[in-house]
Order: sequence, then C-alpha cells, then structure tokens
Amino acid sequence: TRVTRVVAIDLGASSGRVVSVRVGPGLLEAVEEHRFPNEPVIVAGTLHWDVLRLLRGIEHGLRLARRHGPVDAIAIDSWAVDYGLLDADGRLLGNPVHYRDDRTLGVLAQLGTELDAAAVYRTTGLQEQRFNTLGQLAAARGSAQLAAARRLLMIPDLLAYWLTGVESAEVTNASTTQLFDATRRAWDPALIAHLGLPPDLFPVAVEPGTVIGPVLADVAARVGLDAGTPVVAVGSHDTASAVVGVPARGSDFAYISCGTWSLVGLELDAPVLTAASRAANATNELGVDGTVRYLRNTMGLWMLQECQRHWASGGGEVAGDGEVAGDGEPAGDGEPVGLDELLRRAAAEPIATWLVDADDERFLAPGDMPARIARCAGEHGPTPQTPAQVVRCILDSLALAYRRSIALLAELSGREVRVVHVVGGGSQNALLCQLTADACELPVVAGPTEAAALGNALVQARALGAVVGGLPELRGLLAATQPLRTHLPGGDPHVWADAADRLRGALRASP
Ligand code: LFR
Repeated sequence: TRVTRVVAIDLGASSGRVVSVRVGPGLLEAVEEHRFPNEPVIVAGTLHWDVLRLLRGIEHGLRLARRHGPVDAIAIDSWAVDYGLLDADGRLLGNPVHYRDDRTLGVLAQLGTELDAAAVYRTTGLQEQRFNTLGQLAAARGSAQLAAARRLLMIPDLLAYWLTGVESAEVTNASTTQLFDATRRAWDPALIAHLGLPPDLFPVAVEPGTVIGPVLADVAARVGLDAGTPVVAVGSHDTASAVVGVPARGSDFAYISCGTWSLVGLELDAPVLTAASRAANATNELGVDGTVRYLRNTMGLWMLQECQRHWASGGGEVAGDGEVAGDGEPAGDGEPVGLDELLRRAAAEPIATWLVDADDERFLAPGDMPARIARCAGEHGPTPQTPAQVVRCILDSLALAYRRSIALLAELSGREVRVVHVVGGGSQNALLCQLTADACELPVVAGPTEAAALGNALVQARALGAVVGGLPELRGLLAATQPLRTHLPGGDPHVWADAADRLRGALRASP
C-alpha cells in the first residue's frame, strides 16, 4: 500500500463540495478545494436542477485540486432519485426535474390503482414516496421527452458520463429508484415494463469500487488532469457514502446522516421486506460491500434551512400569510439572526413544548416554513411564537423522530442498538446532538461532518489499493484520524417518553 490522493465530489441539495483526500496507512486527510451553491431554478412552473452549473462547479474544483497536487482518481456522489434522460445521440433531454417539484402530487394514489404496493415493497424494499424515480417517471408518462429517451442516468451517473463518456448505473443510487430489486441488486424488468419503458433505458448496474472509465481527453485538458485519470463508482448515493463514513466499531450502531434530510438507519446484511416493515415506512436502500441501509427518511435540517431562508428574506414574524415559494434572493431589509445565536436562544427555551411530526409531508415543499411549523404545532399543542421557539420546535421534533425511528428499525430488524452516530452537517449542531442523545437514551458520537466525502474517498482509495479491508477497516481509519465528539444521554427520559406519547396521540386523532 502507498499514499494516494483522490478527489471526492459530494453534491448535496444546497451545495456541492470538491474535496481532495490523502489516504494511506494511518492517514486520512481531507481538504475542501471548492464549494459552490446548488440552486434549483423554476422554469415554466417546474422546479429543475441546474445540472450544467454543477458540472461547471465540479470542473472548477477539479482544476483547483490538480493545482494543489496529483489526482489519482475521482468519484461523484449526490442526492438520490433524480435523473437525466439522454436522446439517441447521447445528449441531455432537458434539465433534470427536482424531486421537490409538485408534478408527483397524486401519483401515489394513481400507482396504487395499477400496482400491488405490497408486492412492489417485497421486490424493491423501498418506502413509498411520491418523489421516488418510479413516481417521477409515472408522472412523466406520455411526455415527448420520455418518448425520445434512450438512456436514463441518475445524477452522479450523468455527471460521470460527462467526464468519461461511459454510461453506467451505480447500485446504491439505483436502489432508490423503486425500480430495483433489493435482493438481486439488479433492475426489476417487470416494474420497468409496467411504466412502458424499454429495459435498456437503464444501464447495467455496477457495484461501488468499479472503475467507470478514464476521464475524457478534452475534459482532462480543460481542467489540467493527467490523461487516463480514472473515474470510480463509489456509493454514488450521498447517504451510502455517508454510511461508509460512519466511524463505528462493531454492528450495534444506528446512524443519522444529518443534512438537508435526516436519514436514520441501521446497516444490515439483508433487506427486511416484511409487511410490518412496509407499514412502518422503513426503506431498504443498498449500501457498499453488499450491505443494506435499512432506514427512515426524516425531513431533517431542511426545515431549519427553509426557516433561515425565510427570515433572511425579511420575513421576521412566525405567522406569514402565504405559502408562496420564495425565489431565494434575500430582500436585504431586516436584521436576520445568525444560526449560532438562534441555537443559543433555542437552547434557553423549555424542552419538548412545541412539537410537530417531522415526517409530515407538508414540510416537503419550499415556502414559508415558520408559518407551516406554527400551524402544524398548533393543531395539537401550543404554537411557537418567536424564531427561537420555532427552532426549538424543529430540534425537539427531530430528536423525537430519531427516537421513534431507531426504536422501530431496531424492533423490525432484531438488531440491538447501543450507540448512535450522527454524521454530516448536523453533527456540528451540538444542541441537536445532545437532544438526540437525551431523547434516544443512548450515547451519540458526532462526526465527521464530511462523512459522505470521506466515505466516497475511502472506496476510491481501496479500489486503487491504498487501503485494504472491508468496512470495519475503513471505519477504523476514520475513528483513528477524525475528530469526534461524544454526547452522553442526560436529563429526564420521561420528558421524551411523554412527548412521544403526546405526539402519537395527536397524530392518531388527526384525520
Ligand atoms: C440526502 C438524500 C436522501 C434522499 C434525498 C432525495 O441527500 O440523498 O438520501 O432520500 O436526498 O434524493
């Protein structure tokens, strides 16, 4: 083994990161080369990803990374479920649509009349969500664009295609489409046929660690990379790479990949495809090295990010009138309070007083989030009045949702959980981590923040032979090199049990 330097490109819903990572025996050192915003664009009433802009950010980051040292390999991970369509000439047919777009409203009811949802779960293991690729493709049925499509590539596969000219489908991201067989780790021809799509729309699936191909000569020349630099398939679903980046020992851990979304889950050897699992909205996404990410999607820091966006644009009050999606441009007036100060004030507010169900669909779309939170909390309890109370409401509600999800997943899988790892941006939120430890009555290990980029880099480095071993060895390297913080559970656990009961009762009573 030798020291290698790879570039991990990690694209989240609000920003993209290009990170160079040196990996070798006892060595794992990341440097952020470039960070760029990921801003969706509404065109003709549809919310799109600005995917060419992302490619530009990636190329700029690669150029900077190369300027700072040799680049042995490159890999891309991103959010899941979204895709681009290529025509017969290999050109992109329109900008990819954002999973938060409302074209899929009503699609689950429609699919419910066509498909046996229980059978779909037994095959795909996937939680029913309107924005799964299956739902998006169902909503796009009959469109000229879909009729002209020859290939469907998931976002990281699309970007890797632009870097290499090679069309591929990486397993972890493919597993989020709800068109993929979770047991066979391959596309499900029956579901694809149901949508009226040709089976070869989907490239043959490859496991993480596979070299997709060398970077194209013109790309290499443009960004200064050496000819032949390999682009590697890693856990191209960001959550899959983040789970590789969990510094756990043993198997008795739960993880919370905490960013825009909170993915709360366990790592298993095989999917749980039971009716009870389906009823609990538990999902079986595929992981690196043949693993299954058995998890629940929780709304996550999105709620907080959208509140901050609202307050920064001058919406100081909690109760706004409309739900009109803002355009993301701060209005400039009003003195928005920084996140640190907001969290400090939220910490001083009383515990578990204002609560919402963090799994509520109504938080999915962009818009006036403080008003929505106030309304939902008010449906069954007190209404938060100030920004600090809204933030406290979000954090307590998230901690409660984590508690609920971990307990459910442990029960459904028979796996014992003794520690919770919080990775991603949310691991820096000490208040949230402490509330999580208290609510779950388990120690929380926080960090690394850039778990997805590190997990991405580790799988590349292993493909190059710079590290050897399975996930335990990769995680051992993380635990030995990355700064981590432990939050021990404290406070009165009854408070959380009561809050959970209150919320459960309210949810049961609601129509
Ligand atoms: C997180 C994530 C989640 C997925 C959501 C939508 O970034 O990838 O895992 O459910 O985004 O793709």
